Amino acid sequence: MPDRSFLNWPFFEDRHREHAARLDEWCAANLPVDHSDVDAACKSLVARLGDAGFLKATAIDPDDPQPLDVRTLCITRETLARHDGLADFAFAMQGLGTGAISLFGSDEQKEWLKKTRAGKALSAFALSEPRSGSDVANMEMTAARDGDHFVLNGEKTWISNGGIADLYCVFARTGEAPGAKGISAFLVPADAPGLSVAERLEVIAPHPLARLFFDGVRIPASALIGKAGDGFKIAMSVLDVFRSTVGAAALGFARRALDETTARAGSRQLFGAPLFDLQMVQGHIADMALGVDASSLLVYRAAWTKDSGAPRVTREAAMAKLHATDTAQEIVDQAVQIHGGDGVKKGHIVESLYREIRALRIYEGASDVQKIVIARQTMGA
Ligand code: COS
Repeated sequence: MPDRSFLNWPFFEDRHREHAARLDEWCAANLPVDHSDVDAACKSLVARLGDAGFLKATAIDPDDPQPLDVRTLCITRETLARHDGLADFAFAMQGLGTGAISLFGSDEQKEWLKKTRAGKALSAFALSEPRSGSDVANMEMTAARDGDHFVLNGEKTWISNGGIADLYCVFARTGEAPGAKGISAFLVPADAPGLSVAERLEVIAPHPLARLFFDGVRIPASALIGKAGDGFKIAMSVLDVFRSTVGAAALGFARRALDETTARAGSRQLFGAPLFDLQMVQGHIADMALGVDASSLLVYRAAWTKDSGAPRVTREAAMAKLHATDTAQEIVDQAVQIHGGDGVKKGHIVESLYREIRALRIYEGASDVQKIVIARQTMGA
């Protein structure tokens, strides 16, 4: 039984504990799913998570708008990741792809949220480009005003859900000013003429991922999310909410790695005694448990701070993501070591955790970017 004692920390309310228990039960009955066709698996996961009501946490309810509850987002990602990385991915993208609409969208744009919260439409966040990943302000894609329309030209890459999403939140240069102040956000339906998948991308832990091509994609001016020129701040505000949830997913992987390791250490015999009797193994387990609790504190501190009304949690979210993802990588690596050959055997849970964790130190702001953010926040810059 995984350690659930963290749910008694003062960051949480009874509704969070009830949610965690209900979701854990659902996961035990429904996960993991077959990953052989990731597109089909993600569509089905979104539909099933939607049916079960779990996607309601990913976006605001247009009929009863309340702020996003970051603690619920984090508990959900942690729990899903502990059971199945692809389920966590499917859930997370419903939130990241619609985050700008939840936070800044018009009433008309928010109508989409009824579908994404019910699992009837998939969403994606299209920020990165071939020549601008970490350096968002350097993006090249353009959105030129043409009467009552904008015309989008350029490329986006590393787009999760690319190819299967129904709507994309796209960031493009509208030119109000150079750099960060000349970017805007748009809601682009997947069937907009001129939008195509240029390439599907294969990665070590497969999930739907693509490079997208925008060739004169014409969208109404009403597709603008928030104000023209505010796109950079919109992107950063969305990341402020969702970065701590990446830390939560890493925590889920780490917790699973620790659980698998304690089970292994207790049952595997070595030199005539359980593996756990070796002090070096005890040292690994102690480090892993410490890493899990420290990450948990940072993740739920960030989530609680945001839920308590802080307008920005840039520093807290960056710390949570940086520490939880880097530490989870070390924890999973130790789990592999303790599992020996089984740890690298294709199809073993620990082998899949090893592949699943790596991208989290890169996407939604690489570890190196989080250090820049933390340093600047610490200096008050
Ligand atoms: N919330 C609101 N506004 C923010 C913000 C936030 N979290 N972070 C920055 N801003 C504002 C700044 O206050 C600044 O506005 P003012 O000039 O009015 O003060 C403006 O945005 C530009 O900020 P900054 O000068 O810090 O921008 P930089 O170009 O130096 O970018 C980093 C900073 C590197 C931190 C940013 O580009 C980043 O986070 N990169 C990683 C992006 C990422 O996560 N990519 C993955 C894509 S999703 S898989």
